[in-house]
Amino acid sequence: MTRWLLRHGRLATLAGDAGWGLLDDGALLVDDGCIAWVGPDAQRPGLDAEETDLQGALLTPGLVDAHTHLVYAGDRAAEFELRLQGASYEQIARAGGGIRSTVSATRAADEAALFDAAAARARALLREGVTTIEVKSGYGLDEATEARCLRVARRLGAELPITVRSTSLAAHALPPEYAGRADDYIDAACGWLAAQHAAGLVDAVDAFCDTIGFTPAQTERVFRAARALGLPVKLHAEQLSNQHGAALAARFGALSCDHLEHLDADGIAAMRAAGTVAVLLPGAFYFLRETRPPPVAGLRAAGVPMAVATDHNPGSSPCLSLLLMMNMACTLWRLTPEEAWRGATVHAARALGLADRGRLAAGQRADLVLWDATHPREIVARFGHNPCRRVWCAGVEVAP
Ligand code: DI6
Ligand code: FE
Repeated sequence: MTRWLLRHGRLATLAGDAGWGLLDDGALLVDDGCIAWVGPDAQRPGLDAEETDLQGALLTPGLVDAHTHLVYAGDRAAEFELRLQGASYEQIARAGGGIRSTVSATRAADEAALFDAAAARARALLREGVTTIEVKSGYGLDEATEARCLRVARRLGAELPITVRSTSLAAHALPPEYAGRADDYIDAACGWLAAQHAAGLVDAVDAFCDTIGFTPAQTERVFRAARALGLPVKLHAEQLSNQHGAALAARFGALSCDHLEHLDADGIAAMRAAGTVAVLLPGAFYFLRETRPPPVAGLRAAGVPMAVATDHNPGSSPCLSLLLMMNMACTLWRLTPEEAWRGATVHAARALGLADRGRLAAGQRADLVLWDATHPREIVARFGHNPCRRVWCAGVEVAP
C-alpha cells in the first residue's frame, strides 16, 4: 500500500517560521512517498490506510547534512598528532601535507574502494537519522579523479536510500603539478566543469577562498564558470581569515557560505540581502582548536538562516555525527536547541536548494525519524548517544 498513517506520535513539525511545532498526540499520512496530511490524531482523515502506532515516541523530519567531503582515501591522524605538538593546520598544508596528502591517496584509489569507504560513512550518518547529504569532490584536483569522486557521490545516491547532492569543489587546493600557477589551475578547473555538468554529475559548485586556498579573484572566475552553466554556487568562506568571500558569493546568489568564523558585518548584510544560508561547522572549529567563533548573534539579528553540518573530512573534521554537531553548535556557539534543529533540517535543506524537505508538513517528502526521546531538545542536550530508533526515506522504512 502506498498510503499509510502514523498515529499517536509526538510530532516536532518545525512547520512554522519559529517554535517546535509540537503535536502531542499527532498523526501523519504518507501517500506515495510524500506527507499528505499532518495534524492531531483525533482529526486524522478517515481513509483506508495501513496504520502504525508510534506509542507516543518523538517523530521529526529526517536530518540533512549540508556539508560533507565524504569521498576520499587515506587517513590524516598523524597530522592530528603534529597539531597537538604545536604545528598549525596552515603550516602542515604549506609543507605539502593537509588536503594534498589526501589528494595523493585519493588519486591512487579506484572507484570501488572510494565508493565502499564513502558508503560506510554515509551509513553511519543514516544511523543517526540523516536522510539527505551533500557530498563534495575536491580531493582529486585533476579532471579524471574529480569526475571519479563525483561519480561515487552519484552512486551513493543511487545505491543507498538517502538523497545525495553533489558539489564540484575542484577549487579546494592547488595540486602540486600546478605549484606557482594557481591561475592556470583555475582555468583548467573551470574547463572541467562543463563536462562534469554534461555528465549530470554536479548540483552545485564550491571553492575554498582563503590564504591557503584561492583568492577572491580566482573564486570569482569559478563562480562565473558555474553561472555560465546555470549551476548554483556555495563557498568555504572566512574560515581561517577574512577574504570577504561571503560578500562575493552573495553577489552570485550563493545557496550558502560555510564556516564563517571571520565573517564581518558587511558579509552578514550581503548574505541577508541574497538569502544565503550560513552553514556553521563546529567540528572543524573544535578539531583545529580554533578560538574565534562565527558571529552567531549578528547572523541571528540579521535573520540569516543558520545551518549546522559535519564538514566530514579526514583533515579538519573527521566526524560522522550530525547530532554531536548540533550539541556543539549550542555549547560552543550558543545556538538554541531549536536553532540547532532547524539548522540540521529545514535550513540545511535550503542550503542545498531543496524546498521539499526539512519539515513535517503536507507536500514535503516523507523523510522521517522516530527517536527514543520525548522532546527534540533532549536529543541536542545529550551527546555521544544515538537515540535514533527508526528511519523512513521517501516513506520507505530503511535499515541503516
Ligand atoms: N575547509 C575545511 O575545513 C576542509 N576543506 C576546507 O576547505 C578541510 C579539508 C582537509 O583538511 O582535508
Ligand atoms: Fe568543508
